[in-house]
Amino acid sequence: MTNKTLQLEGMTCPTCVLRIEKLLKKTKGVGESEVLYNSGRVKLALDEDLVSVDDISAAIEQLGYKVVSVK
Ligand SMILES: [Cu+2]
Repeated sequence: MTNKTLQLEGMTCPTCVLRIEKLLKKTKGVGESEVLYNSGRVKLALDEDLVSVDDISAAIEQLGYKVVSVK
C-alpha cells in the first residue's frame, strides 16, 4: 500500500465528503481513506497494482471536484 494525499478544490458541504467517501469505498485497490473537509484533502492508501492515483483523481474529478495536487 502506498499513502497519498490529494488536495482538492470544490468541496462545499459535508455531502461532498460523503460522495467522495462513497466513491473511495467502492474503488478496488483503495485501502484506508479519509476525506478532510476543512483542509480540502483526501488521504488514502492504495494498492498501485490495482489502481493508480491518476485513476482515483479522474474519478474524483468526474464527481465535479478539482484535484489540484497529489503528494
Ligand atoms: Cu457538497
